[in-house]
Amino acid sequence: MSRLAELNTPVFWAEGHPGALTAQGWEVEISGLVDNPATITYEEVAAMPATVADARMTSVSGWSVRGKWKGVQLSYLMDLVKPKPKAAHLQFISYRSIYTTCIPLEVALRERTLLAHTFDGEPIEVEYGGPLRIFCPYLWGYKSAKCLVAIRLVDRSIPGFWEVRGYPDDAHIKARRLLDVNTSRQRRIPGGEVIEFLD
Ligand SMILES: Nc1nc2c(c(=O)[nH]1)N[C@H]1C(S)=C(S)[C@@H](COP(=O)(O)O)O[C@H]1N2
Ligand SMILES: [Mo]
Repeated sequence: MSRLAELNTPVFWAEGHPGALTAQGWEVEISGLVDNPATITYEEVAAMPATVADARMTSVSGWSVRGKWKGVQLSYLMDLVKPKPKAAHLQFISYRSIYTTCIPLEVALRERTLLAHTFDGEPIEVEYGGPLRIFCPYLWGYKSAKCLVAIRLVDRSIPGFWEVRGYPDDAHIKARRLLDVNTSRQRRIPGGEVIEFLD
């Protein structure tokens, strides 16, 4: 069993379960307001310089899980595709294009925003958004799109699956009591704190 499953991390599939997916043949297309559109394979992402963010994914629905999320920084990918001056947001598109969400370019460029493939040393399984998912600890978990197939650079925020259903587009994490999945305890997690929630 994977570490995320061992911790009983909740599993969300607003669009329905995607079924069996494989890392082999997985591609992420990066397009829109960029000078160098690119389609990158799972193998290419896995071979890129990796960053480990020991940080939390925190759901507005009331839980937070911490671990070592590993992947390539979105800032690295942005250096490859070269956003045009008008690019202001990144739209993330999950497998089957039903689940989408959008974050500001400025947040995408922060050091812990990743296209993640590994959690606590194990490949992220499909259940938790593998083979490739967004990990963005700075915003509520609904911005961390699972099973990512495309990133589009756009000039304004495009409301996604949860944003059109009333979740705030800014997804700013607010201080409140949450289930700390790592300890199975309810505790207060400070709002906006993303690097060291614990200790
Ligand atoms: N494709 C897709 N990505 C998604 C979701 C989803 O339903 N579908 N749920 C989001 C929400 S609300 C949260 S809190 C996290 C949960 O990630 P997990 O299911 O791996 O725990 O994924 C986000 N990314
Ligand atoms: Mo969530």
